[in-house]
Amino acid sequence: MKSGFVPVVGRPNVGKSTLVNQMVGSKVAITSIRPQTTRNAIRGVVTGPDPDSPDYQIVLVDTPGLHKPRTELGSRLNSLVYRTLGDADVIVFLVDASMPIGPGDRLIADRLKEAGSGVVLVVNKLDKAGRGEIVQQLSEAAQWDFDAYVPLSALTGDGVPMLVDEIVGRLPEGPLYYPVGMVSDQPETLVIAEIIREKFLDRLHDELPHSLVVRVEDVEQRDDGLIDIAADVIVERKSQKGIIIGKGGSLLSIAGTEAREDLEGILGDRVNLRLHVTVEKDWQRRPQLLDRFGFEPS
Ligand SMILES: Nc1nc2c(ncn2[C@@H]2O[C@H](COP(=O)(O)OP(=O)(O)OP(=O)(O)O)[C@@H](O)[C@H]2O)c(=O)[nH]1
Ligand SMILES: [Mg+2]
Repeated sequence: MKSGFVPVVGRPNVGKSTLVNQMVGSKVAITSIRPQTTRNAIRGVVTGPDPDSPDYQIVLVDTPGLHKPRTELGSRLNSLVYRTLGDADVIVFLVDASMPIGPGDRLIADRLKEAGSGVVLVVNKLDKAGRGEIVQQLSEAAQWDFDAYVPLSALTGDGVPMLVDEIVGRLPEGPLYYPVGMVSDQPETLVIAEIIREKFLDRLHDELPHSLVVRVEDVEQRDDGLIDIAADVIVERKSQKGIIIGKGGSLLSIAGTEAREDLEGILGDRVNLRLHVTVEKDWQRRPQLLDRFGFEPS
């Protein structure tokens, strides 16, 4: 069979996580309208075309958006992305059709040329861009001389089968890396933390989405089946704590309820979610805290 590792890379907010979820057919990565949502290399497995006797397995690796780092966290995330390229069989590089190709995209394109793997360029958000914009993007991207060009919409799924064909055609012969039916290998505590973080992101502005990190402290199932989850919602400054809690606790309560409902769907049992908001001053810049939060050094 054909199989291999396929990092999905690009600037923040171009739709990498949305594409991975669309290809896998279930939500393995959180998404948001805010840039720099993804902070881990998240594997999403696509086994097909017929799961009973598969011909291919694509191990997608969703990655953080590559950007000009302003904090130690940013540097660590960028180097995490570049590390994933080392194991790549094929690389998927996304640009956003609704925005002009910029210096950030060109910098990534240059780095990918050095990576030495096949690159499929995806022009995403087809549903949101005019025909003229798409033609412009494709002709500009064609100068990079990558191996294939696929316009698609990660949101609607339009054009995604063509991307699957382009990837599979470039995969080497290889083993089934994951059992059929397994879509991701993230630890449960990480999945829970990400769902909780997602519920805050779209509701926060300015620097706050970046200042937020969620740590699951305890997961325990009681005899009656109820799953008790305790998590810390951590921000960088005292003033941010008030915003996270919201007027009369409203934001914390809305986000908590939404997270609980999602988690009950994922875990298949009733959930009691206890969120505790704390401050770890400037954690994005402090190597020791980043180590503790699981962000590997550059
Ligand atoms: N209209 C439209 N919106 C899209 C499409 N793909 C993604 N989006 C939206 O773009 C925003 C960013 O999507 P993400 O998938 O979180 O982007 P990302 O590249 O993973 O972002 P980072 O993790 O921050 O690097 C979300 O609001 C998505 O709903 C698309 O094909 N069409
Ligand atoms: Mg993402």
